[in-house]
Parts: sequence; structure tokens; C-alpha cells
Amino acid sequence: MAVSVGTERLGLATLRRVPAESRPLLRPGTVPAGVVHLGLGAFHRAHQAVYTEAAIGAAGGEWGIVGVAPRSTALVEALTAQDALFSVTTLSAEGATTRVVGALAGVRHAAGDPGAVVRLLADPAIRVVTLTVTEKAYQLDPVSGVLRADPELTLDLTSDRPPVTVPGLLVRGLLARAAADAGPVALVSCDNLPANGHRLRGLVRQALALAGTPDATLDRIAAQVSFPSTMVDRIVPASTGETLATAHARLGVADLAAVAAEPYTQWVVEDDFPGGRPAWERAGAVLTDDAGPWERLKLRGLNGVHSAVAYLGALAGCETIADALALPGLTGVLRRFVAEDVAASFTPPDGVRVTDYGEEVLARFANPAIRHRTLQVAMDGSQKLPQRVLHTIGDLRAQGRPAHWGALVVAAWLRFVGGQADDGRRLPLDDPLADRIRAALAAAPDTPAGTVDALFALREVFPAALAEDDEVRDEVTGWLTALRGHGVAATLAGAP
Ligand code: CS2
Repeated sequence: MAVSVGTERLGLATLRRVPAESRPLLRPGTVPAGVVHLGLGAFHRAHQAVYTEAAIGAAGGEWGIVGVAPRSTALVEALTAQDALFSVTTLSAEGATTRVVGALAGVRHAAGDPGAVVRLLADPAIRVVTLTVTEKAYQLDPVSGVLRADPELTLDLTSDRPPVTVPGLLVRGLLARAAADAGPVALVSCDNLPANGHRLRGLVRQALALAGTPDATLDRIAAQVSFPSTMVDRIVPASTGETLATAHARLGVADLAAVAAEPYTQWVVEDDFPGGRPAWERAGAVLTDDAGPWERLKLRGLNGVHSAVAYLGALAGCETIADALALPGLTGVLRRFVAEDVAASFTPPDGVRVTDYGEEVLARFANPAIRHRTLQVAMDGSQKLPQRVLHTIGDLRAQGRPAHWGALVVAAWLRFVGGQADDGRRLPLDDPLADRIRAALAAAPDTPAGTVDALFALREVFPAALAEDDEVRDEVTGWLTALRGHGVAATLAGAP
């Protein structure tokens, strides 16, 4: 949104003009920082920032968040101009509510001033570091968990230049922290990865080793740093001009860092915080000793279904997830995917029925006020498919069961990456493996079996056990034949 000269911006000075019910729960700028958050995207602002503000409001504590944007200068500028204030608009069919969040104690730009971020990570006042940096920023091979050979990361770890990658920033920060004897800290992954704490620990351990860290320092870091796993959930589409216009209308001042989200929110966190933590349970978070069952439930029962809707919907020409859900036959197929594949693939948390969870998910996806684009959910499929769908298929196959509906989701991704919707329109491929995917497709025969062979050979995505499973190959090839031959609508109509 263009803000014309003279338009009043959200900030400490204009806060009193904001309607009382939309003001922050805290007096902004009064809570000292105790948390650093890496990745200032819309999701963090509508999720951890909201929980943390409510936790401080309920129980106090010096847990203000310093938000670090790895790249986006525009966002840092917007938040800096707004005294780190931003609003969250909660959208449902019944209407909207907007509230300014006062949890941010400051904002930094990692690309612009990496040294400041490293110093912050070494500050004894900081006892929690949370991350929402998306799957690909972990630079881990999703199948093996091995850190990818990446020239930027190697430079970050082996030279003195300012770090530009997330693992590079963390390693420099942890080394500086160990040198300063700054005390214990929890590094908390809030990305949609299975065993995300375990992965982050693996990433940090491998990166410290590549940086040539001496054993004594490694031991010291291992003794001081915890990596609790978490399950995070709230649908928060990328902000649009409409998001900003709604916030402006409801606040009476312009907010260029506004986000909009669904009403539902959930956070399950393993309680392993050696330096203390905000009282997130007072804000509705579940603190547990094992987030694993919750992660599997969410990754398979929500994100896997989301990806299914995104690929099938994008192929059928639907712009949003809610539009796609209206495709005749789709919800029936998704219900069977959840009941027959997802639910049979793992043991859910005590007291949860996976099919009930699936129904709630479908109702959330149908929220007409959330215009979540299919192409946004579709991006980075090579990084998402393993934990969202392939683990479901792998666990079913290990029990000797078929994975009929999971195979349809894989086939939809294989067709999606081909770049053409059912009506012939081009579909963009926004994926870190895009070049490899395109090259593999170009070298393969243009047949369903040729596509399956070419893409199942991507070992970072498809583990050998799955790629060599003839039953899975046949199911996927069958669905892909139907999708290519008749399109999504007819395939759904004819789904057995
Ligand atoms: C979505 C998620 O973009 C995507 O891939 O599946 O961002 C999803 O909206 C969140 O995980 C919901 O908690």
C-alpha cells in the first residue's frame, strides 16, 4: 500500500488514537528483551509474538522479543518507523478483530548488520532464541539430515566475513556466547519440520564442527544450549494490500507491518529451557515433554492435507485454498486420505481422534475470509513433501498397507512441477530444487512412468525404500496418468 505524505503511521505517539480494544496488552517499549526471534515473517508476528505478549501480560518477566529479519529490508524499515508495533487482524466468516501487539522490544536486519545480531545472541539477557526461517533455511538434506554443501554456508563457517546464512549466524552467535560465558539458552525451532528441535541440534552440531570448533568449546556449548521441539499452528497468509487497508481502516492509522490470520492457534512446546522462558502456558500453549505426536498430527493431518489442496487446486485453476475446497469431490477424497492413510500411519496424542482433527482442519481451510493462495502453500514442495506426505506413505508401507490417497498427493506434486495447469496456463515453480527438477523432467520421456522415474530419483526428496517400492510407483503412476489424461476435476469425480 502506498502511504501518502501526511498519513499517520502506527507508533508510540499515535497509539492513543487507536481504538481501546485494539491496543496492546503491554505498555510497548517497557519490557526488556529476553528473546531473540530469527525470521520476522507474518507467521511469527501472528503466532509466537502474540503468545509471548499474552504470557508477559499474564505473568510478567523480561521477555520482550528482538525480531531479526534475515533479508527483508522493507519490513525492518516499516517496524522501525512504527516503534516495533504491528497489528494482527483475526479473520473469520463472522467478521474481523484487529489488535496491536507490543511484544517486540526491537528489530534488527541480519543482512544489513550481522555483527549486531551476533552480539545480541551473545547477550546474557537473551535466554531464548526462536526461529521461523522456513524449511529450506535449515540447509539439511530432508532424508539424511546431513548439512548441504553450500558455498555461502561454507564461507560463513570458514572465513571471518559477516555471516549471511541462518546456520552461520547461529554458529557465530553461539561461539561469541561461549566466549562471553553468557549462560544457558534455548534454541527453539518453530518451523514445520518433524523433530524440529532435534534437527536444529543436528544442524548446529554439524555447523560448529565445520567451523573447526575445538572440543572444549563444543562441550561447553552442548552443556549450555537446549533444543526443545515444538508444534506450531495458525494459518497466516502472506500480507497483501488488502491486509494493510483493513488494518488501516480498523486502527485509524497506517500499519505497514500488518498481518491477518485465522482465529485458530495452537503451540505445543517441549519444556526444556535452561535459562527460563515466558509463561506461554498462561497464553494457552501446551508445555510437554514430547512434542513428537503433536508434530506428526499437524504435519500429516494439516500440512499434508494443505499441500494436497494446494497442488490439486492449483492444477484445477483455483486461486485460493478455500476456492479449491469447493471442487466437487475434493473434500470426500481428503476425508479418505485422512481416515485411511494419515490416521493409520502413526499414534496420535492421547485423547485426539485424527479424523476429528481432520474435520476441524477442513473447516479451517474453508474459512472464506482467509484468502490463502494455493501457490503460496505449493511453493518449496521438495522441502515439504517428505514430512507432510512421504512419511505417511513410508509408515503405511512399513506396515504392509497401501497408501492410495498419499500416492494421489505425490502424483499431484509431480504434475504441478511440470508447470502446466489443466487449462494449459503456466504454473510457477518456486522451489530450491527447481533447476534440478526441470533438468530431470527435460531428460525424461514425457510419459507418466517417465516422470515418476525421473523425479523419484531425487534422493533428497524420495528415500530409496519408497522410490523402489513397486506398489507405490504403480499407484503414483496410475494417478498421474489420470491427472494428465483427464485433469483434476474428472480424476476427483472418478476417484474410487
Ligand atoms: C502451509 C503452512 O504454506 C504452507 O505450506 O501449509 O504455512 C500452514 O498454513 C501452517 O503450517 C498452519 O499452521
